[in-house]
Amino acid sequence: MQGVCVPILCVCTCVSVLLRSAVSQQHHTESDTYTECTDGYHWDPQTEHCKDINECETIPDACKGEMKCFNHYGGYLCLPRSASVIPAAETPIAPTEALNPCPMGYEPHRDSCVDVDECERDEHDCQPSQQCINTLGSFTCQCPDGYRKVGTECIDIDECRYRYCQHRCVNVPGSFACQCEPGFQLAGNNRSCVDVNECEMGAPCSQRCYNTYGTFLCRCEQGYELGPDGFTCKDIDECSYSSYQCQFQCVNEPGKFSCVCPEGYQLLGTRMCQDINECETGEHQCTDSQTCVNIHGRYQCVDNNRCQDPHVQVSDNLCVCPVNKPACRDAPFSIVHRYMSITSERSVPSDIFQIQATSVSAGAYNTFRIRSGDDNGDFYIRQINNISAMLVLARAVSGPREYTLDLEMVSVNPLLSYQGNYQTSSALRLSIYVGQYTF
Ligand SMILES: [Ca+2]
Ligand SMILES: [Ca+2]
Ligand SMILES: [Ca+2]
Ligand SMILES: [Ca+2]
Repeated sequence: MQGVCVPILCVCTCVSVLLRSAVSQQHHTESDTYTECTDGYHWDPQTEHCKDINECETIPDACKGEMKCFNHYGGYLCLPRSASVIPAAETPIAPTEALNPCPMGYEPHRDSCVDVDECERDEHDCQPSQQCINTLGSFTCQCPDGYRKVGTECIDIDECRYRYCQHRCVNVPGSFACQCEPGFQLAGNNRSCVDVNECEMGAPCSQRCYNTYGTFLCRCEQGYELGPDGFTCKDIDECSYSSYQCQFQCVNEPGKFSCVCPEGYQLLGTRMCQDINECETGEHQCTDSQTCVNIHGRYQCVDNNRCQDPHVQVSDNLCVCPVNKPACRDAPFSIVHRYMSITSERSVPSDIFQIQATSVSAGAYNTFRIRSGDDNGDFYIRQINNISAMLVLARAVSGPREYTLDLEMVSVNPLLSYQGNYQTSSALRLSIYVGQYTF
């Protein structure tokens, strides 16, 4: 066993070259007639052994550049000049253990030394919290991203202390996360917060949605109001606001309201009711022998011939009591029929009908009175002058109801007194229809 030591500059990278392991190999066949040596050896017939070849002497420029050639059994090595080859320790070394002539952290591979990946082979001393990073000839222990080294341990960096986030920061081991206040979402940089357009993301507004910075607003169409939840639009019941919304009846509808009128009326504008003049529209069902009289809320068909005995008809509207009939002595000489319609609950006193004498004899004095039909005293007559008077409604009356008043004009003519009939009477039979409503 031969040991070669080159005790020059034994530095920390000095290599133990275990020469013992590089033994020659002899192959002896059974017949022992043939012997061969492995690469790096040649057969020495004198000793009858395979003998090492000193390539450093036999191969010119075996090592190039600054490398120095070291012969050893079975081959040779090119090592840095700083390297030293020291003999094996005295302790017995297992013949199978590999000889490593490379610097620490390297191992031989073919004709050169290659780096050992201590991290892969788990031959490092990094802490469990550390990451092993292989380097050429060595390795380092580093902390993972998001950690910093304190002593030998890796401690999580609290990034939240550095105000990375616009709104909220949540520190987690090895990292951090930014969070946004409600109504905001993380921007692409994962740090800023931008407004969420809730209106484009299915905001629960039942009608209109308006996006605002950090939130959104629900609004309602006209005729609706926002409910207490701030999202739902409820129909406004306009009819409940006021009883004056409509003259007759208010009908609430989604988003609006409408007014309706009773039968016999039509809507005038949006809220007023107007009587339908059935006599003009042709809706009436009066016969040819009848006259249509329009009244509030309906119409009336009256016979053209309204004269009652002892009166006889002399023209369309005029009934006369012939003087030769005994029954006519106390009856008005003439009766004229008139019709009118008034609404319920008129304010009183109210002038409702003016009586005008159509033919007056010269020198006559005329007086007017209600001859019949006003049993409750709902009317009175106010005389205007000698030939006209006003019928006044004295009490508020409610319809539907009907009055038939005989308004009498009594004429006294002193100039005709010699004839014995100086007092004459004519009547106006006024039918007053009081409608059901105040319109
Ligand atoms: Ca962290
Ligand atoms: Ca918003
Ligand atoms: Ca409504
Ligand atoms: Ca009518």
